[in-house]
Amino acid sequence: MPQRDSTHPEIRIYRTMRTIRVFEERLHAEFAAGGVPGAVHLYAGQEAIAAGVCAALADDDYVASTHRGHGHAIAKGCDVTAMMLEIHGKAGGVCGGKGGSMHIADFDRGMLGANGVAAGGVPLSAGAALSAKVRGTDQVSVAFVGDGGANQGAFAESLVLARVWNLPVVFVVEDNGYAQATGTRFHLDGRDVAPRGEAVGVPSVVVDGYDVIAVRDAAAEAVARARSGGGPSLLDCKAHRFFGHMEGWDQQGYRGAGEVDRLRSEHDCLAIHTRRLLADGTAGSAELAAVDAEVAELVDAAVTAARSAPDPDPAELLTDVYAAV
Ligand SMILES: Cc1ncc(C[n+]2csc(CCOP(=O)(O)OP(=O)(O)O)c2C)c(N)n1
Ligand SMILES: [Mg+2]
Repeated sequence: MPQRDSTHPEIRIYRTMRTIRVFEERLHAEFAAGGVPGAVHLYAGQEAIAAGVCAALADDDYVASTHRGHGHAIAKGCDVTAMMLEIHGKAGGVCGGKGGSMHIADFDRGMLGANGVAAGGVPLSAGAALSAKVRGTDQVSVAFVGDGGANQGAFAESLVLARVWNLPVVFVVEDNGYAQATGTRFHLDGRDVAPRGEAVGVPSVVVDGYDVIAVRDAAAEAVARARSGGGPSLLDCKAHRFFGHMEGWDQQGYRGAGEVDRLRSEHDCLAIHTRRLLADGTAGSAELAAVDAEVAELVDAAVTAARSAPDPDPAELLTDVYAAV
């Protein structure tokens, strides 16, 4: 008999959010201590979007991610230790330590890859949806994209093709208020992205990205539409990031005084979900504390493994890449 996970789905969501939060807070500290190479964009603050969307997906559904991709990878079920090794550029990483933070991919988990190109994952996700349609499966594909990426032509083209080909794809815009240091008041004229979907006939909704249950429910509706042949949808989720655009680079002078403190104290999606679980009796504080302890141990072990793992073998330099000699 296959083992079934009897944990309440909303506690599983808590675990996912908590894992992302601890993973990201720890990476922030490790980066500051000089232990992490390459460019790292942290997802903390936006956990409810990845966790809510992926809670509505099946194991063999697809997600294509962004440069801020750790949360999507964890929520889609990628191995946390293999991710940590990858971000440290070590052998045993999910891509052999040769991709790093912005190229985490695990096809066995339906994770088509983080992507250094803004909106680069969007046409890939639409392509995966086309493949599912051609193969006659009921798989659904999600395209995560930032508010800045949503201004790319590839996003508009993918929306139109997804509509005219009726593809089983869900576009998930993560509007975190900024594209690097440029606010949405400037680059989106303060508007939502959702009307752009509606303009080409794609059902589109604005979602509170701090409320994981609101995200999960909106995603479930969109996924059900896609799976039953109803075609694409767009979720325009609002949630700001806790950290700067990129580790070691961003003094965040473009953010208002006290903005991040207010975000953490008033709009922490993990605290909001925790309060709800406790208030409605879905979980007790001891149960959540046990999850917290398990997650802390998992991330700690992942960092220990990453620190001690060897670099990739130079003999592997040309494996798993397109270069031919
Ligand atoms: C095609 C392209 N243009 C420019 C960049 C440089 N760049 C990296 S991240 C970024 C901003 C992306 O903003 P957004 O899509 O809102 O994502 P966020 O960083 O807020 O998660 C830019 C312009 C890039 N990676 N790709
Ligand atoms: Mg953004």
